[in-house]
Amino acid sequence: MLVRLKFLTAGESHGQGLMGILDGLPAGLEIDEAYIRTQLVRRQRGHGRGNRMKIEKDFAEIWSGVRHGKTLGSPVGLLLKNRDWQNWAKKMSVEPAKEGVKKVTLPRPGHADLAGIQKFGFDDIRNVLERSSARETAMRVALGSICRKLLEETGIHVGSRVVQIHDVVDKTPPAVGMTPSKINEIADASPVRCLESNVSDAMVKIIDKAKEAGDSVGGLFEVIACGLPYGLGAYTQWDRKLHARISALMMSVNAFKGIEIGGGFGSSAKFGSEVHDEIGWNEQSYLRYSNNAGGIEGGISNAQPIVLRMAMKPIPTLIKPLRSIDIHSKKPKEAHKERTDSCAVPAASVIAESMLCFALADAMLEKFGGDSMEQLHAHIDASGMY
Ligand code: EPS
Repeated sequence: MLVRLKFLTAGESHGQGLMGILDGLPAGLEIDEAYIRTQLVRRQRGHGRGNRMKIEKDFAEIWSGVRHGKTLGSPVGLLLKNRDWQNWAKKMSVEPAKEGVKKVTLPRPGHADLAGIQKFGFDDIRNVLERSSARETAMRVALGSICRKLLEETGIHVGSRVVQIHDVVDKTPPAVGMTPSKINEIADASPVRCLESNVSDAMVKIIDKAKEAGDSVGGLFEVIACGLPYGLGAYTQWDRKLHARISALMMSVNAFKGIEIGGGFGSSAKFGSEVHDEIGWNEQSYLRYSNNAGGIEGGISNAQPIVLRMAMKPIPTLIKPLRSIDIHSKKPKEAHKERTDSCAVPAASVIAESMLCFALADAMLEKFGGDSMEQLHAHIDASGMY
């Protein structure tokens, strides 16, 4: 569902590392490894992460497409090495294994394990779990941060905050006019990325409780983008609609099970008069008295903030595993245990920001075009409506 940009990732969770290519960027965008690293650090944090995140110091090296600090218009290639690789070199060797490597034979309910072995005909679940792992989202965040940089240069900022972990809810709406950068500043200072400190403590407790019980918890988070012009996306064809494009990118993250745009599911129990955002004029531009549409009407950005809510399921790898069947013996057994996180909702909110960055950078380039940042800026100056 990307029009101008293309991105691909490759790599296994415990392989040598992750690779990523982002193609279609204009030339002249300033980017460096330190900027990308800032976003990768945000993804690694959050109460409830397991020991792996203490081992990894995710850092994406820029291998191509950038010269003297600026993009060249050619594909940007990134390489993110797994520091844990040395402990997995035998289990994950590219060459045929010299000695026997124990196969994983106990599919975890909720992971891709069972459907994956059935699909490919594997007799070792590791062949599935290594690629279906959410480790891959590290590269999405790295590539997405380049899109974030492009958006920032055009005045668009993306942020997020956690609103619920398990049954603990942060009911505070972000103060009107709070920028995504401010939201991130407060959220990033919380161990669970929520705005309200009392709720933050309760969320930490529920994660600890789940962890003690060998269990995991999911949650909800809000993703916000401000500074958009009118006209990203189009109502003219199904696959050009902005909300469809954003949803496709978001729902490509394994653990994301639901998306709400603006008022979302809550709108269905309200009258139209309560839902739709009335229009005013301030002598210079149109204004809206509310933003229940979440910044998108008819599949087009309407210059209001884009507001999304995402639901994440609890992580399926459990320290106290659920019932399963050994795929070799067909005997009942507990599911496979793998080092895991008890909660990754804070990290997921950062991943969702990155997915939104892909969608919005792509829609900006689709609408305004240009082979260089200079041309993109000139086109925005000439025809951007705010
Ligand atoms: C990881 C995400 C998780 C972990 C992975 C690191 O993804 P999933 O549960 O989908 O496999 O598995 O690795 C570990 C926790 C580990 O101990 O190796 C991530 O976000 O980087």
